[in-house]
Amino acid sequence: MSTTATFPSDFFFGYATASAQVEGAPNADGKSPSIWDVWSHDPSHIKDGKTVDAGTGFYEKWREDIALMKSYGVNAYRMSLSWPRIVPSGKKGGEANAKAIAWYRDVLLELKANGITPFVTLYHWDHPQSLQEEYGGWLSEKMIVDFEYYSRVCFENFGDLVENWFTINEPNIHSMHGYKTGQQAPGRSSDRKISPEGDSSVEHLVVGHHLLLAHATVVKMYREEFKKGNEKRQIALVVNANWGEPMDDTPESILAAQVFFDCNSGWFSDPIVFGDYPQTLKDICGDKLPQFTEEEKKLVKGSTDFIAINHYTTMMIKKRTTPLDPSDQWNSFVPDIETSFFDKDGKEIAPEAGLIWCRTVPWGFGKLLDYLWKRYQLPIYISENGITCPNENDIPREEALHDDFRINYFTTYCDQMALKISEGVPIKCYLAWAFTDNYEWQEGYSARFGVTYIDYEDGLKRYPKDSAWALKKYFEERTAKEEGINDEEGRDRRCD
Ligand code: GBH
Repeated sequence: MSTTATFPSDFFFGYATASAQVEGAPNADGKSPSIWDVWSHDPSHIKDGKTVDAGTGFYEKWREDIALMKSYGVNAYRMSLSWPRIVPSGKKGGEANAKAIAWYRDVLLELKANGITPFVTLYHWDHPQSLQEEYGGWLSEKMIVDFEYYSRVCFENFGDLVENWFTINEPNIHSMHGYKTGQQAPGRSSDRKISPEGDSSVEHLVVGHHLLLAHATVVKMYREEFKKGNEKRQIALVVNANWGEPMDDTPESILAAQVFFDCNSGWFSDPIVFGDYPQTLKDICGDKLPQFTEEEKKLVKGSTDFIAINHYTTMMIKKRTTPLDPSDQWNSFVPDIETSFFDKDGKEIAPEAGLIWCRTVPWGFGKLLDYLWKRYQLPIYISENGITCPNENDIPREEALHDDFRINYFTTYCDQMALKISEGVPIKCYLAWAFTDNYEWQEGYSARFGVTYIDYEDGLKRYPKDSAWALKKYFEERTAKEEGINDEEGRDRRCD
């Protein structure tokens, strides 16, 4: 569906990446190993058997990349900082690595010089391996103290260059895949075929709890010590939020869809806005779900300045009617619901893309935006949104550059966003995933989410895909040029 709604001139449009997925240079300038450096070195963990070592070579190619990004017409870029680069020991009181700090400052200054506003994630899943070995990483509340210290080092060293902070990326996914399914580092699971240790019935809940407390602790520190009354300085948690549409209008399906939201996104979004877990999650998890003390509730409540979501897809949801596969750790979290890309008449809601979990369902994005605004009443920032095209990694480069499938995804999703803005939903930012193809965690380099093709066989050369130019044009045509140009004038201009 197309729309004539216009984005305001201060709307943020750009791309996102994460340190472990792009930087490479795993040992450069005093960096210590992250959990991904270690975990990806076991080829059985990764689809193409490749390690995170190379990334996209961003640690070397950052200047070239920022120039390319600039040519894509962006005014924002989301990146993450590497904890093992900045505080190699990981620990409170540990030495801050001057070389790493200097490198990140160069990157941030280059962005600034190009008129690109940085959105900086403190933690996108790559903590120092030493903390995993010493006390089990996020399984221990010791992690909160060390994360607070590392975050302080970041605020002190980059606070003059960064106004938009994200504490943690997708705590829901990190908990589930790192400590329940075991598909991502640190790879813990009850499934002894893939992990020598772990307890999938409870660890993700403990980890999630510590991630929430760590997030809230850092937000409190930032507001008290670094915000200094500057309204432009903002901080938020990034939550993965897909949309679950009831399969039909029976009360069972409607309830199942609510449970889907509560146990995936609400698990984290509810506490940071309202101060506690959703009741449905409490009912499902019973005493396995840690409880917040009254003091912790106060700490966690209101600990986000806006709702930041990574949104990828929509699924149809109903109450479970088929037996749950006992090895399916992901779905065993909420065993009574079933997800599907087929509607009640057995019709596909969208064709397959490049990975099994993501399809193009723009109307679901619209519904999610309405729901988030109604439920949380906070401005909304899209911190990731993207897709892989069918067979993208199996076709020659020249062909892969013509990514019409991705262009359709981006433009239909952005149309939904524009429509919702015109209806009054305060959406401020759109960061597409991703700037370049990169290390897609357990998929290795085999899943290509970028608007820039990376030739992994030839010196990590960059080639813009058609989608980079399509999205540039899309936002150019729909974004007001400066303060004061209203919708009407914008519309006139477009008719020329
Ligand atoms: C984001 O996670 C990440 O923030 C980003 O780093 C990543 O590269 C990007 O998305 C693209 O994936 O069907 O059991 O395999 C998205 C996380 C990925 C979580 C797919 C759920 C499917 C579960 N989602 N995953 S399963």
